[in-house]
Amino acid sequence: MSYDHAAIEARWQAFWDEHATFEAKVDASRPKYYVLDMFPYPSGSGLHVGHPEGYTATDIMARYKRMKGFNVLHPMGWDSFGLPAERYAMKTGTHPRTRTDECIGNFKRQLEQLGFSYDWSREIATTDPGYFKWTQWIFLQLWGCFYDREAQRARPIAELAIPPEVEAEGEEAVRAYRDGRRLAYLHEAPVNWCPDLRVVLANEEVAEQVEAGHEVIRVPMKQWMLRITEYAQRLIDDLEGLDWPASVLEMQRNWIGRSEGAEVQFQVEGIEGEAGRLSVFTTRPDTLFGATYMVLAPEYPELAALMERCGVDQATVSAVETYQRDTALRSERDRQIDAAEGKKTGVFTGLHAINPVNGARVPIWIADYVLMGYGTGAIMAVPGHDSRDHAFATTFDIPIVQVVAPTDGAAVDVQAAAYTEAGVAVNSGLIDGLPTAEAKAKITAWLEDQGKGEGRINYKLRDWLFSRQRYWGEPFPLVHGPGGEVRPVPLDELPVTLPEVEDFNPSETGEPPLAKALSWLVLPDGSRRETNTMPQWAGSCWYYLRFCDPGNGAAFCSPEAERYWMPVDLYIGGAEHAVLHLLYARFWHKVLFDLGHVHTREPFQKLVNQGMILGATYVPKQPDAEGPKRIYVQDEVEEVEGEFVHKQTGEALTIQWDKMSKSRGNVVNPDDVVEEYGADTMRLYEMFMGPLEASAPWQPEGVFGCFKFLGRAHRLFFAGEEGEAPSLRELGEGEGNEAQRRLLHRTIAEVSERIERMSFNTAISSLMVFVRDIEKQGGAVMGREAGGIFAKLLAPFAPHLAEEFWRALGNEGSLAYAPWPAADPALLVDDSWTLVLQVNGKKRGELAIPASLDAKKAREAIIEMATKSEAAERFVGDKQPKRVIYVPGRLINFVL
Ligand code: ANZ
Repeated sequence: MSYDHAAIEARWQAFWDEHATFEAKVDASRPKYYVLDMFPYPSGSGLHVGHPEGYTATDIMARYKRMKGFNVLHPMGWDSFGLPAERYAMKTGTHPRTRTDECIGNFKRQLEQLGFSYDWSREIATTDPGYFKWTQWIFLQLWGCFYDREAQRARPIAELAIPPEVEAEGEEAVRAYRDGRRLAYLHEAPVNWCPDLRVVLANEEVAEQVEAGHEVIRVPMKQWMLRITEYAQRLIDDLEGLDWPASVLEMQRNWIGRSEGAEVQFQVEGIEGEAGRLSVFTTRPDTLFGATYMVLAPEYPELAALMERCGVDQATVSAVETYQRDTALRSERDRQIDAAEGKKTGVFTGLHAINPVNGARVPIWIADYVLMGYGTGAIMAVPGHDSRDHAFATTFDIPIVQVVAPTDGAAVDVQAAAYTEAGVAVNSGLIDGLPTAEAKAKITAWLEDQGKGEGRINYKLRDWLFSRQRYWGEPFPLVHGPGGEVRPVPLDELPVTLPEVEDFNPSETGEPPLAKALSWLVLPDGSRRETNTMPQWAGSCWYYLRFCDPGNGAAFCSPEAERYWMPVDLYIGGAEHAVLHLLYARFWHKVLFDLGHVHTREPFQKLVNQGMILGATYVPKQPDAEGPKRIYVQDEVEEVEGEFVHKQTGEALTIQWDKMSKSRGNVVNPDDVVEEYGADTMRLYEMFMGPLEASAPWQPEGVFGCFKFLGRAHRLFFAGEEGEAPSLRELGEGEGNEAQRRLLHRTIAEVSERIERMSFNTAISSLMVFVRDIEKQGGAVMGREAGGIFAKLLAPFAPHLAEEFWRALGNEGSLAYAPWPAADPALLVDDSWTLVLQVNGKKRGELAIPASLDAKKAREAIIEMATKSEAAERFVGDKQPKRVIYVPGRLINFVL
């Protein structure tokens, strides 16, 4: 065939480039559409076929919306700070910037050859000083404000009211007071230190590194934190109204983890007043009468003082201290896993507390299943109704008391297992007999009345640990003065760029690599720059704003551009970002909103997660009894009579589908596909694999099928054999004959409606049906007008070939902005419906029944038509059917 994809694609990519076809400008006279991909980390291994899946989907929407008259913003850039480039630098001495630039170059080349309609004039990289200048500026906004809980928003720190007694203490006290309330604050806390990587990990990063075999321990360190917890409720509330997948909304809510309950005060026996008060957070205040002991987190700050005041004996003190040292070495995550698995360890502190509801004397323990970072770091333990407490009480022989009974009166044995469901309160004094919800409300009211507690809402969300001991990140725009005071770097001195260093390794103690760049580090007045850098999340927290106005040197984005383009109308990316990236970006956005820098509460209106593309590997049909599992890759395997066998040994193999990964050897490189079949085929196949959100296996036959389809489409327009220059066919008149027109308008209607629903695989099916049916209708001669409309419908999916068709029909320029066709409703009314004809249950033919014959009312007429049909004549003939079964509107079956 004469479909020369390489020549066509090169031609149109050059055309788009030369004419800046996809450059977008603010234009208040037209509606805007902002469609965004989650920008990639430009890794050394280049693009794999998973990347273009989402990118093709956004590109279809971008191209479609342009043709629908929208002013489309469709940008691309690079999330280019990151650990791989830094590790590469440690290993090879190559500057991370050099490596990053190489990788960006390669990614860009790969994306460009796929013909995505990005406005490349807006390309940004988070590693560009012109970009991170504004990342630093946003950090200073966070540093420069506090959260006003009453007003429910961030406000400039200058507006923070300073209590007179603080004021009276002088400047230093005022400074400390402010610093303690900023949204960005310094905090000495135990952090997850990974000695192998010499880096501090955020809690949510620990799992990945532990799985990769690295040790992670807890050590105290001074770190920058961001007060995201102040936004917990708004981050939940504003999910309402977003057009996001239900699963992502759910994951966001779970991560924030709102719990409603009460804070209850217990009094340590022997210590009167405030000093002896222990607050616990509980979601089940209705179980207070069943609290038979208390547990404090091992790091509970006042514990040592309490033990001293109560004169706890030395042996107990030593046991407590040993236990504290042991737990300090373990990560929160390990502790949670152990807790979930029912492993219970702990030590009695020698202290007792008084239960506020019944005056009972309960022992106080420390145990690592209680975490310092949640609630108050102290709990009342109710072994009868909490499984963790039950396991603990059983281990240490602590009494278990039932205080909740099933509503239906069934018997439960809380000695054997905790009863954790709701029910009615028993053995519980003033709340006896009340259902759980009412019992909670009543006891909480009672506690409030007595001044012994109050209703309370808690969130799992923690403040965000925002510093890293790395080189390849944004420097903090802050300076530490000689007296320990923190000063922002003035705006006109931003960006603070990275110093040139020889050695990218942190020191053994965790001092970041920047600490070694002395000439950068120490300022003339003796102040020192902050040596941590920001985490990789920072750059991706606001890139969607920079895309609105990427070249602006005077602001992160002009108000005009922000007002026009925001919010992002459609955001597509991987489900792996369902929690953190989206949460962090939403948080920054809300801070910017509070400070008046952006006009929407939320950044991303509609979100779609594309599915995963799975790659093939092969394993022996007869697995080996022992030894490592043998896995073969595509190249080692051939298909013989429908079976997979090993090329050399002929051993029978079965195929297995996994997430593509380099280590598994099941990765498909888009370059190879583009080389062989072209970008249009690649794009089309990725969208034809199945619904966008579903995972699907990469199948080479499918790629070939899409290539053949485009070849057939090409033949509708062009004649010519392989190797010959194609010549435009003699096309028919207008939109063709009546049948062709009906087909065309049905295709317009279907493709439009399916693109709107983002059901791209079914939209492609419509295009395929069109080509097939046009071919069937007499020698593949299509009407000229019909050809133009088909080119438009194809354009979002296979844009290069569509442009080629459009040009061949004599049009000037690009069809990127040609108006999207509208279907004529009169041609959509189908004038017949299809009846399947079966003989003995086997399909023997189809009948077109005129729409004027109603499937139910015209029963007799329809059966008669079927009986006299050609198919019935052939397969039933003279035989008298035993029965005729008619399923209205669907089928007729002659049983012989
Ligand atoms: C008594 C009780 C009785 C509880 C009962 C539960 C069931 P969520 O829902 O996750 O917020 N808790 C409180 N602070 C804790 C901490 N720092 N470390 C470990 N556990 C802590 O869980 C709240 C419940 O978890 C609280 O309610 C408390 O146990 C425990 F039948 O109090 B509960």
